[in-house]
Amino acid sequence: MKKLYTLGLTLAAVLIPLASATSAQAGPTICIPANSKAVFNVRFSAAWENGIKLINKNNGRIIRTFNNYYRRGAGGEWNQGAGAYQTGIFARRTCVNVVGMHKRSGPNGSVPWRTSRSRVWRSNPPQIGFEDAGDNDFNDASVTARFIRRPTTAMGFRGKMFCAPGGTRLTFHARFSALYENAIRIIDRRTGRILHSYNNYFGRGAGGEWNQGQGSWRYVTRGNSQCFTIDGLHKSSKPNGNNPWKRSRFRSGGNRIGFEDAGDNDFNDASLSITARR
Ligand SMILES: [Ca+2]
Ligand SMILES: [Ca+2]
Ligand SMILES: [Ca+2]
Ligand SMILES: [Ca+2]
Repeated sequence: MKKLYTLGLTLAAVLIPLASATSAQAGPTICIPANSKAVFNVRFSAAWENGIKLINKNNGRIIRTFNNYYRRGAGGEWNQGAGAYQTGIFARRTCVNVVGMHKRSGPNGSVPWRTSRSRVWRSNPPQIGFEDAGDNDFNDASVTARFIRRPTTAMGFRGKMFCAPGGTRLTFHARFSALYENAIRIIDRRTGRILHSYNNYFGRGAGGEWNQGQGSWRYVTRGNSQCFTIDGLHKSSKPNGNNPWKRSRFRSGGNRIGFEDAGDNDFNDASLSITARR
């Protein structure tokens, strides 16, 4: 994600007030859902110079510019040639004006830019083509977009269950404050598989099935979304093979779940907090 911040800074430095020619060229619109980033992909299939400008309609700022003659004669205002560009995360729904333009020539400072006609091939996911002449293939420049939802702070526990959108980088942080043996298991709800486990006597008498003592474990969620069950277990003793495991009572809220191994109800004998990293 560092890369995104760097890009953000770079963009801030090159934000140019809209040229009057550009602002007059209203094009089709692509809207990025709230709490999402977009990956725009631009392709060219043209001999004449073609350009695409992505403009944030909320503030008029240029998000990214593409040119089929980038570094082959195009002017300095263009950010890249064909290919992908990934935006940062937009907290609010943000609509982007997709402006297509072309010259009736290759790069040539004395030939004017013209607005390209556009065709919306598909609206979801968006695919827009632009036409620079008369053959109406509408592929002289084309733009597609896909959106990647990011977790919001609304992500939290429901009982012992915790869910997060796919691709979320989670850190599970376990703490213990107990004399009795306590353990926490992170279980994938769909498969029932134990993904990771903690034990406060790890390396000090606990069995071999535990992954670590208190501390952090990192995991990137799979699929569209992934849910976990967080289980707390304890013995009413220190590690002792003759004593059975019991399920710990729990209390959860926000991004934290706490477990109780006895009767003082501090619910901190074992606890787990979950944070999402950007
Ligand atoms: Ca064409
Ligand atoms: Ca073409
Ligand atoms: Ca307790
Ligand atoms: Ca305690």
